Amino acid sequence: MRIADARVIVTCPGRNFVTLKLVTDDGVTGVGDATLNGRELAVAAYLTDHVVPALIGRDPARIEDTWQYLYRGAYWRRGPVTMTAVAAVDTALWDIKGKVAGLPVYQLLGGRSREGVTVYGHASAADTDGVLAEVARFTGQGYRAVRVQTGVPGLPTTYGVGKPGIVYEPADAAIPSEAVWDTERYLDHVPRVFARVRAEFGPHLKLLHDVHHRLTPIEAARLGKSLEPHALTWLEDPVPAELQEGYRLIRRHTTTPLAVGEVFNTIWDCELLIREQLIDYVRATVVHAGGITHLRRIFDLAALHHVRTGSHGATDLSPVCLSAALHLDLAVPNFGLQEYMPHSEATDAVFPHGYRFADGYLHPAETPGLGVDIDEELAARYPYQAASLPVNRLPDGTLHSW
Ligand code: GCO
Ligand code: MG
Repeated sequence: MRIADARVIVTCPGRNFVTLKLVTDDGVTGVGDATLNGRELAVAAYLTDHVVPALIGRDPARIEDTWQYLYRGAYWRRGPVTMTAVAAVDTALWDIKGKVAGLPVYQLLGGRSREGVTVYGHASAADTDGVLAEVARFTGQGYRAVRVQTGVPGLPTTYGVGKPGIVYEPADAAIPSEAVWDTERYLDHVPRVFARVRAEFGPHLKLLHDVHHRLTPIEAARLGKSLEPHALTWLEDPVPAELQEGYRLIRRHTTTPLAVGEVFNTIWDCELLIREQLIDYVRATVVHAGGITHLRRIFDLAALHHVRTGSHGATDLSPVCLSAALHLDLAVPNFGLQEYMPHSEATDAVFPHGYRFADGYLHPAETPGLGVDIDEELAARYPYQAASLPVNRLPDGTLHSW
């Protein structure tokens, strides 16, 4: 069997997605997500110009060899654009392998280690009263874990707080929109929110919070300490992780568990974090960390060091990525939680899929392969629209992490 065709499909059913579809000479197809929010066309060009020509004629069964060929063969290792492109090919090849074997991909990864994939939902609102109502909405739907984000008094906008009633989408303008950030106001506000959420929902609901890379290590240590009475399941991305050693300082001061890694591309981005047990959950995901093959390697390293998985799953990762993530989540021994934000109806229609939510769990499709596809005719009706993630500034105008 040979790869006979490879199509790079860019579509915008409400937001931009890039998908790679491989077709074998026997007519078997496989799909891989290649979406890098705000930089979609860079990955599309990388695939179209540099990867697709080398894929035609290759044996689709050779997943590991193809991964090494694209990673080592490029000479220029790592980086989000490269690793997203590699991920798309790898994911599509696993899809093909599953279809050829007649098995869902999780069976090829060792089979089921649990009955379902526990997901967390996203409660957000401008203020604490609003977010309490949102948390109740999620628990009412059966969610066992909820991420809580609110506006900060005195700041016009805050990360993670969507417009009510529509799918959360921060990439809202062709040229980045600008937000203002104030660390002191934030550090004062967040523990008050969690005190009320914990008091209202009791000790058993898993609560999470995303700091979105906005603090220094000592500020993060202070926040972690002030949240200890409210027993969070995780505090996410408290500090940018380019300096992995920075997490030693946070760890020295707080028992609040830490989740890091949605922007990681390779095992090298988290090797020290994992080896020194500086984090509790690794948030790397299929589409941005080199596909199922490489993410499995990260998760296996994590398993050796008591670190669990907590893959990124925002709406800018397509249903193709989510499908792939669920197969891995179901199979690995050290699964923790999976992020889940339902996609818009238009996105779900472009990407027909068989995964389903029930009782706080997601369940991957039982059909051979990943159980997801792209409707190319429908996709063609939604042309690309330029959209960038926002930037953030301190009150004095200094550019800060968004
Ligand atoms: C999350 C993330 C997202 C990212 C987004 C960037 O935890 O879900 O932080 O909200 O900001 O995916 O593209
Ligand atoms: Mg996050």
